[in-house]
Amino acid sequence: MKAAQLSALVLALASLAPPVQVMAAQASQPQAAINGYQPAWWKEAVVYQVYPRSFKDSNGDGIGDLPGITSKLDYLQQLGVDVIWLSPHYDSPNADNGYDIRDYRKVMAEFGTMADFDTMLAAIKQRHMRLIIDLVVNHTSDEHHWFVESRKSKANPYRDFYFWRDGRPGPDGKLLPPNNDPSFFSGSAWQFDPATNQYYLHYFAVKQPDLNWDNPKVREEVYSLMRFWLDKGVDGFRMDVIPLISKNPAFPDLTPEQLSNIGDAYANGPHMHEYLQEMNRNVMAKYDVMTVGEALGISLAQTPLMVDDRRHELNTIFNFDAIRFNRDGIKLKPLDLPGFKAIYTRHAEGLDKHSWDTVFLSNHDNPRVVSTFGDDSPEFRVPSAKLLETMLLTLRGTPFLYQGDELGMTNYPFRSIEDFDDIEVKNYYKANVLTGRIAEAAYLEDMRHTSRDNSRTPMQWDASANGGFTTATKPWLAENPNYAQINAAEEVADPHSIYNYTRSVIAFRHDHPAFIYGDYQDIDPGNTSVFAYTRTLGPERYLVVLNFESKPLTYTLPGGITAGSLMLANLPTKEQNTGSLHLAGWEARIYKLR
Ligand code: TEU
Ligand code: CA
Repeated sequence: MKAAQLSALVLALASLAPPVQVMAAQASQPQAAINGYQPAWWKEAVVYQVYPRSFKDSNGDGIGDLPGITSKLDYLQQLGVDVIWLSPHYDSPNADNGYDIRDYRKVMAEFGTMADFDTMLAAIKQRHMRLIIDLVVNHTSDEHHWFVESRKSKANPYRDFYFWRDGRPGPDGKLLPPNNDPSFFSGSAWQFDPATNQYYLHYFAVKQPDLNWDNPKVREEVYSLMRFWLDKGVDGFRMDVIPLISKNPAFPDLTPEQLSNIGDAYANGPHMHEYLQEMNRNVMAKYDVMTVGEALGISLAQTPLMVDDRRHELNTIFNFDAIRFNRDGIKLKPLDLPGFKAIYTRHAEGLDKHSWDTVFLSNHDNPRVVSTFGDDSPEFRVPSAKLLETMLLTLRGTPFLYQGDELGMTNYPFRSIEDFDDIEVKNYYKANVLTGRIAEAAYLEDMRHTSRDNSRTPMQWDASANGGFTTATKPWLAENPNYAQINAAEEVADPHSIYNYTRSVIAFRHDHPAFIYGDYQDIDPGNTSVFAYTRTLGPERYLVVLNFESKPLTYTLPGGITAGSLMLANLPTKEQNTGSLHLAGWEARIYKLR
């Protein structure tokens, strides 16, 4: 039976029975708590993020697509991941690579058809994995039907789907935006529209107007499109900048302090929690799904208000305290290990058994993890990449891995502004380099370390042209020239590779619930070179030791702790049942504690 027929059959069968998630939602009697936690599949899952434009091109146009993803699902199943998070796959003019949606019920033409989506979803489920998709509803594309209508006239029924305000007279009589809100992508967050002589709000790009969630019609439209995808069998959502959905309709000017951190200023509006609870009642409560909010502007202290399972809002969120820890604006700064480690202790103390956490150090908005938190030099790229995967897979919370990290993919050697695709880089360049505010060389140097495009270079599948990502001569964004050395074919074939090591740590996590529901304890918070912590679930106690230095060191375990039997290590060692560990540069070990 050909694949297409089989998938059609699987889907037909699935459509007969209420979607699995519905049955599960109806059927799911609360399981017995484990260490005070209510067990859930999304707490036990390892999530893998796919950036579809850069994952695999199947039709030679240089752009990744859905059939390309389907063709690599065995690779992901073999890695052992449980859930795939798919960055936006919807119809979009790609002003911000899909995070500007024109039609929520249509697959982006470059990525394929709805049939390709259904085939991919069926193929994911056949491999006992799940799929969560990206819900981008703080804003739409300015080419979305709602906005095309809204901008036509003040009386248009869609006018109130967005935020329209009059400008205010400037000193020289010139019209100024309604207030001083800046956009995340440089410039004002307000765009004047001569059609109706008013400004509309866009926290991100000019082509990403913000939706007015205070309009109940907008919220119902959102809940309806969510049901559309859940009824297809999708297992949940990653929700884009969800804390920004409620605005202060008076739009007062921001204070200087607020201007220094607009994420915090724009988040947590007056009705945010009310709308998330309404969304949960109307949608999530009716399905067995996972929701993770991208929580720009939400502090650790505010996190339980969004994720405490007794509040019925979201299952979990992404806090940005760790992934942006060694950042100073667009500059990368050295990693202060004790400060970095303190984040995880604060999370362990700040999030109780009702507030589940996530663990991540990379995604499509940040540079490559090994280049940012490890050491991507030829000598230490492999051990440091393995150490970081060990950390991500043994800390408390659901781990999110980003495509290519399992290969140790590195940042890209951008040479000039032409090498970049990202609107955030191009807008900043226009606003600050072309105006002479900052020097081009300095900006390019910073972007080589922190630009989002570092993680958007195409996946490196093998050593053939363009890393086997595409048969086209030129991919949409250049392949990292190190693909001949760093690629999946090499990694899968090499038992000692980062890929196979990550696979073994994922399997280890699956087999040891202490690393899921166990308590977390940093045993040496002040140590400036070593990150050492325990995970404890009843009698099961484990120790993780990570040397964040390139130089070898002898580490004496504090408090007379003795490392018991060695469970896993990223470098060859037989050392166990001792309190003194001889660690090589970037060495990572997991011990069972007696
Ligand atoms: O990102 C929001 C976000 O955190 C980043 O845009 C960040 O503010 C920016 O990179 C500053 O450095 C989400 C998506 O993940 C991102 O890809 C989109 O560009 C953005 O929202 C708008 O949808
Ligand atoms: Ca393609």
